[in-house]
Amino acid sequence: MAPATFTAEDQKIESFRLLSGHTIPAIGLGTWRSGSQADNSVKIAILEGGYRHIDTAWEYGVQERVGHGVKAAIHAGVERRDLFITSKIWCTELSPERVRPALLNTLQQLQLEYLDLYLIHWPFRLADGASRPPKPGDVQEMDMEGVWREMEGFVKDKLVRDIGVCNFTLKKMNKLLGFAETMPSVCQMEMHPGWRNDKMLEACKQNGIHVTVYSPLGSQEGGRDLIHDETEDRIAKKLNKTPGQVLVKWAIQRGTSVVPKSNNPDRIKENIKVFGWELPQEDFQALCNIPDQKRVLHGEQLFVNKNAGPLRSVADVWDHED
Ligand code: NDP
Ligand code: 1BO
Repeated sequence: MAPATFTAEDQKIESFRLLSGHTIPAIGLGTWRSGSQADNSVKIAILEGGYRHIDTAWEYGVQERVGHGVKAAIHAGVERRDLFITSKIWCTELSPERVRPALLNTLQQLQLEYLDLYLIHWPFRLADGASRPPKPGDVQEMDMEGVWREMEGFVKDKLVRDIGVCNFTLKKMNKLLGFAETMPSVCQMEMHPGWRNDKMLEACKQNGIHVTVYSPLGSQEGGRDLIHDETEDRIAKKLNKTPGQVLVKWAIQRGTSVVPKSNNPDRIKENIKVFGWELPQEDFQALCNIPDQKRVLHGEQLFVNKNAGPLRSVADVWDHED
């Protein structure tokens, strides 16, 4: 679906319509590993960059700082209803009786009355204090239906405007769609030219589920250096754009929203200057043809125990679909 537009600061920011009828800004600020700078980054993003979407999670340990940044922006005159705040429930809380306390804790940390989007961060339950890699017993079966019913309750109670998932496979999505009374509006997945994951993107599109792309620049330490990729560099130079802008634009032209992380004020402002121009088709396509497709965030450290299972390999994490 073609993105709608709205104006923030001096440029038109595109947005995508969700199944619920709400809209999600095409770009948001990621906050994983933003650490002690998260509040300042969020404030700069909203007030100086014109961002209206902030992506965070309980697991990032920065929700209080993100909340301070949001509060500062609201204090400076930005309306809460014009912001789109996403957070995610962590794996230890994925049993039905823990879901509501987890959301309430997140709202309290963020100092917000409601979230725009609440996502299941990963589709596996972890025991309290689970180690990385997990010990036997750390990875447990998730009661997906029970957890989803709780999430659906948040929409009814107006604590959350939309609900969704991250890091799902086709198999898990089909299972969820089999019992969902409220559809997942968003599926957040790793996608960039080094890991297109066309199969999941197409399946989401067919079901009207919007995809938000994470790690659009190839992620952080231990990630993939797409910023210096040869194809990427050539296209950026040709278009007189930065590599960051080209990667963000590629994602938006694929019909996905995107949440690049930066703690650097210049890069925060640079990454959102992606409207009012297009990647020519041949350049878009060249980025779609980058070889050596592989995930950066495969989940091995979090979920794989080679000897004890239940996930004995990365292939198990992704239901052998890659
Ligand atoms: P990104 O792909 O966004 O890359 C971030 C890295 O790129 C940082 O090191 C940043 O450094 C650097 N960077 C940012 N802008 C530029 C630029 N213009 N030029 C060069 N370097 C740049 O990585 P993430 O993995 O953080 O993904 C983004 C967000 O997605 C996360 O922060 C999080 O919110 C979300 N996410 C969700 C996941 C999930 O499971 N649902 C998993 C992973 C991420 P610097 O800060 O110094 O600018
Ligand atoms: C461990 C969390 C990965 C980033 O969302």
